Amino acid sequence: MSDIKIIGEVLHNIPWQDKPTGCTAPMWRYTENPIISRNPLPGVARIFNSAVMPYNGGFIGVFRGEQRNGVPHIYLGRSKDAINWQFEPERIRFTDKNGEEFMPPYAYDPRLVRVGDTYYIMWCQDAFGPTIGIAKTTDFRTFTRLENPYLPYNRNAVLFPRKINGNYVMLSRPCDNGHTAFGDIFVSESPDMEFWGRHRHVMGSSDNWWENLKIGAGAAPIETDKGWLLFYHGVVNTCNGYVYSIGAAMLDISEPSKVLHRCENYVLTPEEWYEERGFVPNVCFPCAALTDAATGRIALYYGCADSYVGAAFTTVQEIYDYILAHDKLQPGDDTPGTR
Ligand code: BMA
Repeated sequence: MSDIKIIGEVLHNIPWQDKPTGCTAPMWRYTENPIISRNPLPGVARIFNSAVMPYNGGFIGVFRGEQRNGVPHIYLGRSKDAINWQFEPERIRFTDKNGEEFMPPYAYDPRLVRVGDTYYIMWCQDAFGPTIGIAKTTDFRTFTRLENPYLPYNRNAVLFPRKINGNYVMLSRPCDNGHTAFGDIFVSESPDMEFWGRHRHVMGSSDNWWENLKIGAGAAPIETDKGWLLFYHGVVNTCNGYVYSIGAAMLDISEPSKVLHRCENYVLTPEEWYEERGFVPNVCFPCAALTDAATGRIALYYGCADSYVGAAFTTVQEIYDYILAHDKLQPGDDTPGTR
């Protein structure tokens, strides 16, 4: 197997546990999962499907908080160790370009990505149907909304952490306004974070049964010297409803609509009580990854059963070797995704 390296920050303080002896899976769970339990702050019943990042020597995160009236909004959290989180009691107040409050009716499944000196939050919200909302901040005190990048209906948007060929680049998953029974990952480009176009198909649901209904991007793609490492979710429909597992693929570094390698097996699937039991059972939903370029360590953050947040570990070498050992591209995966 060839060596692979993360291109990114050295971060020795990300959460980590060594692979347990005898573990044959490519990822292993934090033994103290879930790291965020129910009723984490007054008025919020559940936090899940949330994204974290390094910030000022510690960590910061945007969290999907399901209020007691059932409506989700985004809450800010800070942490020294990315395990124990202190949440702001009030949801994030988004403003428009003029500084006037501009709140989405609801907001869920946030991702948080830094491009240059600016942090971007992307989420799903209503804009005459579910679609993507996006805001920027440099200080985590003011959050200015940008134009919504896509028409309804769309979910699961996540930016790449740097421009590619001079443009901002974002993955997303067109959908319908319900519990969508289809869905492929697309990539779009923008010169200015306002006008989005050059849409390309990246990858779709497949003949692997764990992801044969729909897929959606998860954590922001991780840059490596072998391409972008993408953790995504894949869904199968069963007689008892949808089951969400986590998959992994490698995308071309300068043309990410081309899939280089795609793992035919899931890399994590609901097995533990906090993944199998909850508000929506059988959901592992990745939204962020912390990485250390020095050691290749990866800590993946994922929502569990729409009720909790969990962490799971791997190394870039371990997951890459596993992807290559189970590499199975679907028809069209390795093309530019145009028609
Ligand atoms: C999807 C999204 C996620 C959720 C998942 C399982 O459609 O709404 O937020 O985790 O369903 O309920």
